[in-house]
Amino acid sequence: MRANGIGYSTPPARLDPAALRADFPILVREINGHPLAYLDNAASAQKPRCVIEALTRFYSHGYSSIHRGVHTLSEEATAAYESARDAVTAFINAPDRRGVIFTRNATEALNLVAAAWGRANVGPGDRILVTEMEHHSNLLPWRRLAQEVGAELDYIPITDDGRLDLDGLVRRLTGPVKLVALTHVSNVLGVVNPIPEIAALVRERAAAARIVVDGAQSVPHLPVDVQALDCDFLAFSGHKMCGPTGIGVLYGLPELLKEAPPFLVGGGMIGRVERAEATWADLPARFEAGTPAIAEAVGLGAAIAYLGEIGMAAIWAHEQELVAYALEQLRGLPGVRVIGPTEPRDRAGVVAFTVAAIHPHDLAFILDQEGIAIRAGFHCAQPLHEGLGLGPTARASFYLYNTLTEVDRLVAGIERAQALFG
Ligand code: 7TS
Repeated sequence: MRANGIGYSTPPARLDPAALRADFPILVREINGHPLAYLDNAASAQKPRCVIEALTRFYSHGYSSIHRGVHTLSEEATAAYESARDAVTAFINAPDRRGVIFTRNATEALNLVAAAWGRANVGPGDRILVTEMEHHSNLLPWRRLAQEVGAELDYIPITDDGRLDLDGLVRRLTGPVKLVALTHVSNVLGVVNPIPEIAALVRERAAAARIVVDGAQSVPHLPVDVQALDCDFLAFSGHKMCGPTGIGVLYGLPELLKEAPPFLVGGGMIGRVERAEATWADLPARFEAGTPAIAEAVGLGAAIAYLGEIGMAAIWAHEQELVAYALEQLRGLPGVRVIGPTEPRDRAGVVAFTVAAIHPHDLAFILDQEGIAIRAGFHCAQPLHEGLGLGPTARASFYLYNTLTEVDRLVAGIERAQALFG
């Protein structure tokens, strides 16, 4: 096991992206007369046929409300929904399925921790640590919590080469630190933060602090084991891992979730309701108020089965190959500046960059004319861009179906844009 928590004893089997592409109906599309090169996977991933079919099959044959009915369909739908929870539990090696809560997305999962666990456990004068590389979804819930309860929010800095500054972390692990919230993989810098090493530092120096990991960019791309990470909470989204939109996951240690008050209140999460009082259901129902995203959970289960069959180690190895090649090619282009570490070591398949004298939106528009989908902007990480003295950036992000040829097309597209802009 390496310090970043990515480890496998036998080398993963190589995956064949050309063969996998056939699983994704959308990838045969042409955009503006060119084959689609979908390089916006950090925003959302495309869906394999098995996930699309799982949704169709469920809605055609197995759909019903869950947990309430005694009728056959309701029992079948409940079993399908709960088996999706089992699939998630196994996928992240959670020790207890009761700690796996379905949410709408990673954003809602993080808000749940802040609003439920946070309000009950963080008080005036306590310290909350986040990093300078957080997505707004793992920053704003903590800033609001700090403001509401009178806690202090402090930022763990990043080094000049775009990695988390572990000395800076250690310097901040003083006083009443109650929470350290950080991303596993940055959606801009692409770095994989060494969560097990960070967790060890936190446990040693701030024993009362709980660790919240934003896994939105890691769970879809590399083997993630919550027990190896040694985190207290982990949040991620289904739509970035070949699953449907509208379904996300919060994993939390059951003993922490059990002591937290509910996030949303209403149907499905109660024990008993009287005119003046109520008791709450046990985990995980306690945090799943209202009719949940039943079909979406089933679709996520299908996505997990698909990713599991290919193997997360193989997916990670493939993305490493793509990112190493992309970094090498982009480094060779005059006027192109890669954001974050320029070496592929511990870098996920996310590459943000700027091109001198071309606004990222113009670049994204020009590339789109050639069927290449990238993203331009601040990628919901404005404090990070500001800290690096950057305006908006362009970003290419890879997944299992991307190829080296698509990286070549990206590079050629950038060169053409440069020629166009003189
Ligand atoms: N955390 C990280 C690190 C992310 O990259 C994102 C989404 C989120 C949280 C929120 O996920 P959601 O599913 O709740 O929206 N990131 C991006 C992105 O980079 N471009 O579009 C969405």
